[in-house]
Amino acid sequence: MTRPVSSEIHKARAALAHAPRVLVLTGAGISADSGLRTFRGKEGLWKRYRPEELATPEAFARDPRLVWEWYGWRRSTVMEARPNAAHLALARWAGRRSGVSLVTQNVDGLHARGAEDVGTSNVRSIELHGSLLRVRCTRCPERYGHREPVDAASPETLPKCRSCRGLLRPDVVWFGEPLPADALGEAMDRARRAGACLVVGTSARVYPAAGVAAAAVSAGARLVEVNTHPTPLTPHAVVSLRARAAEAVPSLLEP
Ligand code: BJW
Ligand code: ZN
Repeated sequence: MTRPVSSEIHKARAALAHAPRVLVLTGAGISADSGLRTFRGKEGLWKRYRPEELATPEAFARDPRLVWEWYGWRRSTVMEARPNAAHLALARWAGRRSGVSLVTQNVDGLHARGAEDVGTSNVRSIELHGSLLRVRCTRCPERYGHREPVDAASPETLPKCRSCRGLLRPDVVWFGEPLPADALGEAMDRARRAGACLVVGTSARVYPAAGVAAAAVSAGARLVEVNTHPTPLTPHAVVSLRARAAEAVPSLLEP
């Protein structure tokens, strides 16, 4: 991969600096530099596991033990990972200037941990696909933080709801499920009012999340993309930096 030339960085910085409001949309690629696997592509999670076997409500109904086993492993890798230079630069930038809305498809919590690390924990990210570190009940409306290891040895040892003893599931959005309406509504609203949109590390193939960036572009936002590979959004970008997030994002956002 070639290093982005400074004229591209300069153009991207100008697009972001001149916009009063910027919508940032991130995906699994931003956390790849923290050692977490992306979903698609050569090293992606879906190369080893079929999504319909693990990331659907039908899969969980069929074999909750198998699905919990996979999520237990994912949770442990996320808890061992650290926010990288891209998470930290975004958190500092959002704390330093006004008008930044950070929207993520990631369920790893690394934006929040990055904000804590740089002391800008007042900067909240809008999580479109939930969180690996929360659970919700399959029987009642309970949902809460849950980081303890899950014993997926048998259906009996799977985690149960503290209110109704119903089976708990990861609080993430699976295929065919609606996104949290408040998070999606807020993200779309911010997108339509943004003068620039920075998209980092997403294949932009999963909807309605990819539609957030598309909505910003349709409303006139100037699009800056950071991705190691082209995506369906690339033709709409004023600058598309073909680079790793942990390298390109700090050079875009740090003074
Ligand atoms: C780097 C890098 C580095 C690497 N630096 N870059 C319209 C058309 C067709 C289908 C649909 C449609 N609308 C809806 C659908 C169906 C479906 C969908 O979108 N399917 C498509 C795949 C075709 N959508 C849904 O089902 C959604 N729900 C829905 O629509 O509900 C409707 C409804 C309404 C009312 C009632 C009922 C239903 C839900 C989607 C949920 C997605 N969930 C997942 C799993 C979350 C839990 C978990 O983690 O296990 O979310 S799937 C997975 O994909 C995960 C991600 O958030 C999401 C996006 O992936 P992302 O982040 O883009 O990762 P990758 O791997 O795809 O890409 C990584 C990128 O990084 C690549 O481009 C690399 O090049 C790059 N990269 N290293 C920079 N170092
Ligand atoms: Zn319950």
